[in-house]
Amino acid sequence: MRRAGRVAIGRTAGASACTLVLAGALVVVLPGSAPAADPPACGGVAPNPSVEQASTPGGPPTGYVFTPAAPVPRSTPPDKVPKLVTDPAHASDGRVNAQIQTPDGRVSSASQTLPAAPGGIYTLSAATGSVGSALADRANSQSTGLRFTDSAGRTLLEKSQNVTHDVQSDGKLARQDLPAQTAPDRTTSVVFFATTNRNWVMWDCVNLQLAAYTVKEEVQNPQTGEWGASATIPAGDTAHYRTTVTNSGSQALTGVLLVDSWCSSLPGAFGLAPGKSNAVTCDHPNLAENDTGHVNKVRITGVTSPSGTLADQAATASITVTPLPLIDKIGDRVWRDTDRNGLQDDGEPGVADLAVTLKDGAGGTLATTKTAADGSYLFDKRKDGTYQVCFDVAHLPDGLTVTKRAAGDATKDSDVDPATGCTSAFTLGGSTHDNLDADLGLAPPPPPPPPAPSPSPSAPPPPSGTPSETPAPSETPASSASPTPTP
Ligand SMILES: [Ca+2]
Ligand SMILES: [Ca+2]
Ligand SMILES: [Ca+2]
Repeated sequence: MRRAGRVAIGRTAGASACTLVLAGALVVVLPGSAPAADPPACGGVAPNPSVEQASTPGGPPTGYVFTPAAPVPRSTPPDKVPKLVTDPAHASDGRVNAQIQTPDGRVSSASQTLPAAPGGIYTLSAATGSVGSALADRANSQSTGLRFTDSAGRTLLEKSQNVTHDVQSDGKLARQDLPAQTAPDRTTSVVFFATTNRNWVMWDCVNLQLAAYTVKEEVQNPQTGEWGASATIPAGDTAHYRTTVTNSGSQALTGVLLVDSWCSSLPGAFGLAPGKSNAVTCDHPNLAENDTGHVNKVRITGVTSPSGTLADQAATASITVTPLPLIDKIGDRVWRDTDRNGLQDDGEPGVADLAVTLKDGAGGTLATTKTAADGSYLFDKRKDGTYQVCFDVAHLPDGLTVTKRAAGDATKDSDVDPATGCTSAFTLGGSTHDNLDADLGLAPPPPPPPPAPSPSPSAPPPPSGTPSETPAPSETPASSASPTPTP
């Protein structure tokens, strides 16, 4: 009820004010012109919402840019010289309201800059008013609203509503609600403005609720640990990503969901209070060399506010993948496992000229070689990865066969599946850059089967015709004996 019936307009209104006091005193009792029942809620993200801050008492409210009508006709009376002031006459919140005066038919306006959030939903209300004489003028044009502009200053969207409330009816400003507006994508500046071509447009209690968020995607530099828009990472390592979603408005957000097909283990939807951020990390392991230049994109979706659902947003971070160092070695020996125990023993010689193939994890051939005279072989200058070594066991010399596998000491045993001629797949990387124990043992044919056991050990096998075993001369005819002479 404060200032009920007091409708003096401005400090320079002079005689007009007296008239208005009388008019207001009459009008205030009329039914049907009650102001908005709710006390205005000033603030949100609007600076100086109650226009209480002013550089000097009665001076223009802080934070507003005034664009006065120009030129001003010589005949302009003092109470219509373009001016932006604060005035106690119709404060709806605090002590003063803002007010623009201007020559009839000449536009003066004021604006204040609001936070710019492309895609954000702006919900504005303000207490506004004018006086009956201005409102009655058909050429009257008084409004408040929002204007969204791009970096070149072009207006992308402007929404306003005419001021309609006559302060002479009740002595007060009346709340007006502007429908929610979504800032166009290229918005770089947002202002609240009040404009008039008649005395006076008045406002107070600007309430701007903003539903908005920002998203930032970063990737970690493995050298420094710092996060940025790009990073250089060695092949085989893991890319660590961080997505930061910030509620940049004044309203609580729910349903914030991150979608990133390159990342595992992202959380479910979450909420964000005004001003709060949530930083979510996720990894992409085992980078390949051809991942270099990958621009990872995270999408934010499902964000809901009291003013409505916000548009999806995306953010990216890129990586450069450095090739793996070519330091890995694979070897190293094919030997004759003379005693067929599956182990390389002293004196067991190498097997030369056997074809050896190096394969990748998918079974593709990477390189071939042959064993040297000592049975050794080597694939060097290899990058980290998964490998398999295969030997040409289909063409083994001398009736050799693949010896038993994994007989014991890995440095000495044979690693080859007799059925395939190949080792199992193995992976080099991390701290392991060689496998020189991929060996193949080749066993000689088994010795001839031992002699069949004799039926009677007491009967040695008959001698096979060695000269020494020729029949004894005892078998010479007895006639050789000297015959007995007959008498
Ligand atoms: Ca105020
Ligand atoms: Ca052996
Ligand atoms: Ca071995």
